[in-house]
Amino acid sequence: MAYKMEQTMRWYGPNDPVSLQDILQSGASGIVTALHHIPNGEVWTIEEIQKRKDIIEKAGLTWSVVESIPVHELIKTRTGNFKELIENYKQSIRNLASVGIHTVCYNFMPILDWTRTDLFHTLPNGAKALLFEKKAVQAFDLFILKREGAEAEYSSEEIQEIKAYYDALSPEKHQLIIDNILKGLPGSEIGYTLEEFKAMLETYAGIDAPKLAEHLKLFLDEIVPVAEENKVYLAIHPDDPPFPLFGLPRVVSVASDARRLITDQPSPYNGFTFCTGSYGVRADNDLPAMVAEFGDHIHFIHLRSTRRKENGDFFEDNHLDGNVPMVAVIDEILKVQEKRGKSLPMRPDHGHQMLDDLNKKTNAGYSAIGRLKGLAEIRGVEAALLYNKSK
Ligand code: DNO
Repeated sequence: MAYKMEQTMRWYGPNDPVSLQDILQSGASGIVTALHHIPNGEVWTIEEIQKRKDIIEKAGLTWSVVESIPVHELIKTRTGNFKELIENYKQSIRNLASVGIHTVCYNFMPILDWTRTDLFHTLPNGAKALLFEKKAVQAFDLFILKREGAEAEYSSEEIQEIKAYYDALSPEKHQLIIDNILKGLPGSEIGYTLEEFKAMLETYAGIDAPKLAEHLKLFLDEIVPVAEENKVYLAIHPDDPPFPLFGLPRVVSVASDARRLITDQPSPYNGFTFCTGSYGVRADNDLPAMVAEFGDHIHFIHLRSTRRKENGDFFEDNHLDGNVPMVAVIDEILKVQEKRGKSLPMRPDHGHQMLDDLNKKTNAGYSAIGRLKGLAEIRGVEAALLYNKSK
């Protein structure tokens, strides 16, 4: 039997400028959301979960996936009251299951969630895309943050080039880079001042990638049994971008990281959010091969395409363009679904700010029309692939 992917859209809750009815009109049936108003580390109560679920169902939609229950920094560093915070995390999983929500996305990125330096990068056709500019991050690191030890990571030639870039920044661009990196993009939950960020960086002194990977394993050792008991699929989101920033360790960036995670905890409930845009930033990630290898553990899918530039920048391209071989990825997903005998929830991730949305205030990456375009294209690819298979 052929299975179509379950079409979902992210919704940031009642304050999202994109309404549930807008989402319904896109053709999606599932909602991906989180209780963003609950502070990191606190239990999501059954009452709060139920309240949100009722709103979604009243609009004719289903709450398919939680994205995300944030993992508190103290759990990642295993300091302070992290044990209590892990107990809270377990309780949130139980509470979600008790009202029928069985897929939870999360990530294990230190301090910052996803990072971009320009949220309104104008494309030649006038639409706006998310951009990661390597020099902006380096300039922030060396001359704004003035991170200790950072200089040793660059050649003197590079430092000169970065300095020239930094000196040429307008005051507005200078501020924008700081805000984009520290204030947190949609869904990031927490923003920092420069001083706070410096203090947070210190909490990672002595935590290198193997250490952070060990902390992730210890966290999974605790929560996977609870997920299993409650039939909740855990879906870790990859690092975005999938390489270290500001000397912080990364543990979910490449295929070997994914392999390690399921070797450590082979439970089918321990799995992945397969985000093509994040993994796809690295040329050494073979995305269709990863879907084939990790298919049994993929519980949620983000489809978008990034395009790498030679200078190390990347921007978010049209869903079927960029470096992600989208058709091949979808083809592999269809094979996984057939093998597993079920549909997997997928959302078109990000989208250009375009057409009428250019005149609106939108959540960066999450305007309606750009995502609708992505969803429509993905749906078309899927329909064509399924038609070919049926012949
Ligand atoms: C960005 C998103 C991330 C993602 C979290 C998952 O658009 O993909 O904010 O939700 O990293 O925990």
